[in-house]
Amino acid sequence: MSTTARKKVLLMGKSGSGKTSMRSVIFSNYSARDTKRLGATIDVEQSAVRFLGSLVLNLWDCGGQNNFVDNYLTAQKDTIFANVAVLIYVFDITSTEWEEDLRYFEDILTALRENSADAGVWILVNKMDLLDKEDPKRTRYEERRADVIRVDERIAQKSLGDGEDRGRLRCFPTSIWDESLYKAWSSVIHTLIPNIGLITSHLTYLRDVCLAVEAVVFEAETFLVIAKSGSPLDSPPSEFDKQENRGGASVLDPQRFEKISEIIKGFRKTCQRTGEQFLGFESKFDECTVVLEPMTRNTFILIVSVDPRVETALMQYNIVNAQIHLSEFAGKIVLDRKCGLCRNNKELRYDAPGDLDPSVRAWDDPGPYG
Ligand SMILES: Nc1nc2c(ncn2[C@@H]2O[C@H](COP(=O)(O)OP(=O)(O)O)[C@@H](O)[C@H]2O)c(=O)[nH]1
Ligand SMILES: [Mg+2]
Repeated sequence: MSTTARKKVLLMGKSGSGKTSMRSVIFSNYSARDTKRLGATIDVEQSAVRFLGSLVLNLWDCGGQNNFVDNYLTAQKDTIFANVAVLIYVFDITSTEWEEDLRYFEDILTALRENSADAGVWILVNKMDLLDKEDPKRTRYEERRADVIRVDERIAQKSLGDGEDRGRLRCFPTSIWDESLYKAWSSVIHTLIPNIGLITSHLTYLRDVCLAVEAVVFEAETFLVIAKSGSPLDSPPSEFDKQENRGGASVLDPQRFEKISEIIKGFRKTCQRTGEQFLGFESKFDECTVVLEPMTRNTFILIVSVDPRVETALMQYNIVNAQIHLSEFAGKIVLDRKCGLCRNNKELRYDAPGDLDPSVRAWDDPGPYG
């Protein structure tokens, strides 16, 4: 078994902006329609979400009524804002009280920076579905985003001396009615996973061994994307690696991972209704071959090839070998069975300098071979 890493995630924003809805869709299998039944959150609702076996997200869903927020900023300040890994701040794009929303955000971000200077900050501008018809160019979103960034910069100037570092602020337009929600939450989760660089290197190696164009790992419960081969998630085309360029990555749908997440979660619900268990799938189309298989105990891997010579059996064979290798990552310091990547690159071993904290050794509990 791997060591557990706990991360505190604050979910904040004005009442009614959609915080509890998001959490319920991502972690509790609610449909967007189900969220209409949710009641207002009273004070702070804490829940622990186990992710990948070895990572526990302590989600603090903080009710957004003014009197609660005032209390977070005074009596509860130390409890709420200490040891935060990530703040997810949700705005409602349809809010008519933007100035007040911004003031609250500024107070909260100031308290966060005082108590957890290096926490990552994600701004989700939610309910985009309600505005997209009347504002197709998303002008209002861009204005809101610019305002938020100005607040962040103002606080940074006030609270930090020269050269001091702080967590980055990232902004996403979201709606619980489409895949934009998965994109934003995948981005949060991606940064919390121990050894994400190591996983990415191995996925890239596996992709190349399979003559594939892409290898992607999804978390098994939420189907959020954890990591992908090649360039980082969300990279612009200038950062694509050679294999991605050859495979025509620039013409692929940038929303493909989130769409797959939605489709698979929907399909799995159908399987549950009909009493079937979802195990994975394989398909050969005119243009590509696709395999989705369990990888570790809490992940699935998707491999896509456009080379017509590549059979699904080859991909499955390589996945089994990768499982054996990855299962050793969970506990051991020195790996018995090294892949081409580990053999050639000493830096990738867990006993590499900088990886001294035992809680960052693991990224998931091993699969059937561990
Ligand atoms: N149209 C639309 N409605 C949303 C969205 N997100 C949440 N809602 C609705 O907004 C209402 C308030 O959501 P809730 O999650 O309770 O807000 P909270 O107070 O921030 O936790 C619910 O009726 C949700 O169905 C969204 O992206 N689009
Ligand atoms: Mg709520």
